[in-house]
Amino acid sequence: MARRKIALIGGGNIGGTLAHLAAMKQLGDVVVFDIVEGVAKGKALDLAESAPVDGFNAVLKGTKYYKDIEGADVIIVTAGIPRKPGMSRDDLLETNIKVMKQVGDGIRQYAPDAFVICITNPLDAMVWVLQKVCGLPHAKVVGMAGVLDSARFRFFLAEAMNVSVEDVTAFVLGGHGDTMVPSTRYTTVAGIPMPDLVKMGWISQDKLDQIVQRTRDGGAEIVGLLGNGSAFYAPATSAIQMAEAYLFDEKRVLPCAAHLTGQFGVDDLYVGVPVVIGDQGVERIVEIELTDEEQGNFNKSVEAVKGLVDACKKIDSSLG
Ligand code: A3D
Repeated sequence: MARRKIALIGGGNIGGTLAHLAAMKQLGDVVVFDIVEGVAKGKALDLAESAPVDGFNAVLKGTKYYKDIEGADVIIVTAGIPRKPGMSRDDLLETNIKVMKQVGDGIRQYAPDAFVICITNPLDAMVWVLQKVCGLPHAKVVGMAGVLDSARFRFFLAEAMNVSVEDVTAFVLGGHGDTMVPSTRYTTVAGIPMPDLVKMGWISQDKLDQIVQRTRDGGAEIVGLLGNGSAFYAPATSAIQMAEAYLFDEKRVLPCAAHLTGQFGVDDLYVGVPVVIGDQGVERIVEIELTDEEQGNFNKSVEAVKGLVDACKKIDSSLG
C-alpha cells in the first residue's frame, strides 16, 4: 500500500510540531507548506535529518506551492497570524479570512478528498470560512479545540486528585474561548462523575470550580508564560489524535468543532461537540441532553461563535 500523505498548511510552531509527530508516528509522507518557503523547507530538512537517528520512514518536503499537497489524505491547517498589540479582533479576522480563502482554494484544487482539520484562530469561525471556501463535505472539515481543552481539563483534574491522567475523561462543549463549557457532570475518574467525587471528598467544589476556570483560560496561561507565541505541543498532539482517528478508522469519540444542522438547537455553525471520527470523517454527532444551566452556558458560547461568523460575513460579502 502506498504511503499516506499528510499536508500541513502553516509551518510555524504548531506546523513544525505536527510534522515531527506525523513523521515519528509514520502516519505517512509529510508536506510542510508555508508562505515563508525557507521555514517550510528548513523544518522539513531538519526533520528528515533526524530520520536516520529515530528510524522512521517518511519523505518530508517543504514548499510554498499548493500543487505539492496534491492527493493529501489529511490536511492540518495552522496558517495565519496571531493577534498583535494594537490589532482589533476584526483586523485579525480580516487577515485570517484572507488566509483561509487561499488555503481553501488550494485544498479545493489539489486535495478535494482530504480530511481537513483546522486549528487557526478564531477557531470556530475560521473552520466555518475554510469549509465554505474549499467546498468539501462538512463531515470532512473539522476544527480542533475540544481535544486540547479537554486534555487541559484532564491534566488539571488528575494533578488535583493525584490520579493518572489516563483515568480522567473530560467533557468540554461549546466554542473555543472564554465561553467554552466544561461539563463536570460528564467528566469522570474511571467512570465516577465529578459531582460524586466531590461528595467522596476527592476534590472540593471550590477547587473544581477553579479548575473549570483555569481550563477556560488555558490558552492565555501559556501565552502569558511564553511571552511570545502560544501553545503548540498540546495543540499539535490533539490534532494528530484526530488525524489518527480518521486514518485508522478508529471511531473515536472526540470533542471537535463540527458543523451543526439543528443538533443542540444550532444551525449552520461550527461549535465544539462530541463526535465520532472514523474513515468517513465526522460520522456521528453525539447529541446529549443538557441541564438548563448547561444549555444556557452552551447557548452563550454559541452566540459568541455566531457573532464571529456574522463579522466574517460582513467583512467578506462572498461568504454570506
Ligand atoms: P505560528 O508559529 O505563527 O505559525 C503560523 C504560520 O502560518 C507561520 O509560519 C506563517 O508564515 C504561516 N502563514 C501565514 N500566512 C500564511 C498563508 N497565507 N499561507 C500559508 N502559511 C501562512 O503560529 P502557531 O503555529 O503557534 O499557531 C497557528 C494557529 O493556531 C494560530 O492561529 C493560533 O492562534 C492557533 N491556535 C489554535 C489553538 C486551538 O486550540 C484552536 C491552540 C493554539 C494555537
